[in-house]
Amino acid sequence: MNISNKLCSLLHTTESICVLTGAGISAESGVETFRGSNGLWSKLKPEELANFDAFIRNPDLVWEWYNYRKKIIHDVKPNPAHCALAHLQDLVKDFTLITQNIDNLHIRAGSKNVLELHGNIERSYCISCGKSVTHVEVTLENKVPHCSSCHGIIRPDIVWFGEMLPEGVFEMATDAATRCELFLSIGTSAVVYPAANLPLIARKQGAYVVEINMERTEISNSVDETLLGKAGEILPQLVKMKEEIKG
Ligand code: BV8
Ligand code: ZN
Repeated sequence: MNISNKLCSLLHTTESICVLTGAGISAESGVETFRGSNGLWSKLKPEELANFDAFIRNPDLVWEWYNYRKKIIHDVKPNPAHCALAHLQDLVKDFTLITQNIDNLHIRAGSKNVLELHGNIERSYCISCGKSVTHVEVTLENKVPHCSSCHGIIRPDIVWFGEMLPEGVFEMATDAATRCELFLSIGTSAVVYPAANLPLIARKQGAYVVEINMERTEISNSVDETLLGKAGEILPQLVKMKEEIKG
């Protein structure tokens, strides 16, 4: 793998890394991405599914979509890219993993203190009383789960378009991007905000920003280095380099 001398020397020395991941890091686990040629959005329109109004209009359809995605996610496992990041966390003093993904695969790979900008498919909550629920019961007749306390409708704990990100999470992510020496943007098309701001915030404060992706993206012209290829192949090599240096 061909990397710059700058990245090589940074891997030698840095103790402060911030990582942003998107759907591409889970692609090699078998989880569909959103905007690729056969991505989720090529078949379904996000405005019809991933927003609150769509949910209130048709909670059955939205729950059907999330249950379909949950089933895929339960049938797959973390891939070498997820595992490499979980290992990298142990090699660096100041390490922050920020994900846009809701698939829980970073946590399953062993990553700790993951900042989940867009929520997590394993969590749900009642839209009336806010009660958090981890296991929702749905039947064939009734696809929309209701709260055991107040009988309100339960929704996935996922950030839809037009919704604020979870309290404090984006602030912690911004802090990490602002203090890191090396920022890795991995498997994201960088079109969704405010997540896509993070690599730019890091670059602005002087971090070395590296993009690892299958193709060039909206931010490719604003980063220091783009490594084109599969995250599951590139990341283990980068982490191995860091490990060899740590001895
Ligand atoms: C908000 C639901 C404040 C969850 C998602 C106009 C301009 C700028 C912003 C906006 C605008 N209009 C509206 C906005 C704001 C909007 C937004 O950014 N819209 C975009 C689309 C223009 N953002 C919001 O609404 C956010 N909230 O701003 O709140 C606010 C609130 C109220 C009022 C005012 C302001 C909330 C964002 C919504 C997050 N929810 N979906 C779900 O069901 O999952 S977003 C959706 O896209 C996913 O959640 C995902 O996380 C996100 C990003 O997608 P990616 O992860 O990048 O995936 P993608 O498929 O696009 O790319 C994958 C990449 O991987 C590809 O490049 C591919 O080449 C690569 N790849 C593939 N295989 C591999 C690989 N790379 C490496 N290795 C491989 N093997
Ligand atoms: Zn309730």
